[in-house]
Amino acid sequence: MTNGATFTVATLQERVEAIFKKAGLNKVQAGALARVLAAGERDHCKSHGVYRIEGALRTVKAGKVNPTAIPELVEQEASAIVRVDAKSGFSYPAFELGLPVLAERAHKHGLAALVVNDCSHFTALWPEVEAVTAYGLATLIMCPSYATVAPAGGTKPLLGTNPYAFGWPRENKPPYVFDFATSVAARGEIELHRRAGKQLPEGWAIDSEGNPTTDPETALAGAMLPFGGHKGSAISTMIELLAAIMIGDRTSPEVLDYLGTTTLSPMHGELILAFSPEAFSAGRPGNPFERAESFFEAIVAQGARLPSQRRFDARKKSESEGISLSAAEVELLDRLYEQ
Ligand code: NDP
Ligand code: PYC
Repeated sequence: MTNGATFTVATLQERVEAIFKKAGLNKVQAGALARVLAAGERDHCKSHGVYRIEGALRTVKAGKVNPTAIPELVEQEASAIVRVDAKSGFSYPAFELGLPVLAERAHKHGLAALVVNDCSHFTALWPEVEAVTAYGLATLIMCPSYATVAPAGGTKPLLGTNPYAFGWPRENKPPYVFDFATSVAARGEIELHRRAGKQLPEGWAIDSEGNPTTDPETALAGAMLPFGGHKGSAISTMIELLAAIMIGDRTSPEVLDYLGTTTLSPMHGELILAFSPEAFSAGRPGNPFERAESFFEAIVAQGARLPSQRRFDARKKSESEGISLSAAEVELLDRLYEQ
């Protein structure tokens, strides 16, 4: 029986990159995936950490992602719309390629969009949010997924878990970031409950007849529910419109048709919007960054916490004490390297 182990961010990243390279991914794909998954473990975001490696490798084996893709910038000279063709590779390498151009255009025009097409997407959005805010820009990021969520009032999967994330840059502080699934919980959470043999909280899912269920297996075969009833359902629909239909890429039902399963990483597009707070507030009273700080102070003064604070605390701890993986997680890494 393997024991649990503690990794530094760098050693975990190396370990994950080695697994992906051994499975045939090129440096661009393997390196980017290792960065984003090690960051997930560092920030204790278990639903988008090392447990996701297996699904990514399954997707490679099924031929539903190009492991040696080199994403390409589809240059539209000086346009506020920057487009990257992921060439059927994973999303994060395509994002990394487009980011500096997005930032340059957002500072130039006041706002810009990065459209990523044809990417296999299984990661959390906050690493991308933080990367955009590092350029002093506010950002909104969204993408579809595959049809696993019933619209409010409906009974059958149609929407994806469609993540939606926002970031605001802060001087000498981590940015303000929220990042959530538009379903009550990410599908990764349901899968983690199933693996742990735990029941789901009530209100997360329905069975295939539309009845409430707390059994993860039944939930995976039925449908998840949108957060906030009709409100989450409408936001999720907006994501299908903006980050699938508008950018000429697959909607969540089309992704499911293409893959034929929810056990592989979904192939679709992604929309990243970037805003320059200075440009939007030009000529108006007050400094937007100072005003934002007063607003955050007012939130915290009530005893509330800012979103991502748990993550930033976890990050600090990981950076000083290392990232602890359980025996099962270390066995998973060993097995995936050996296979
Ligand atoms: P959570 O519900 O865990 O968290 C949502 C956000 O709310 C986080 O920013 C979190 O910050 C914040 N938050 C949680 N509790 C509080 C609180 N009490 N006060 C203030 N803020 C709070 O996220 P989900 O389970 O919905 O999503 C998890 C991840 O799954 C996301 O990163 C998302 O991108 C990813 N995902 C990816 C998909 C894909 O297709 N690629 C699909 C769906 C989800 P903190 O982390 O600090 O707790
Ligand atoms: O956790 O819902 C999820 C998810 C779907 C695709 C990637 N993550």
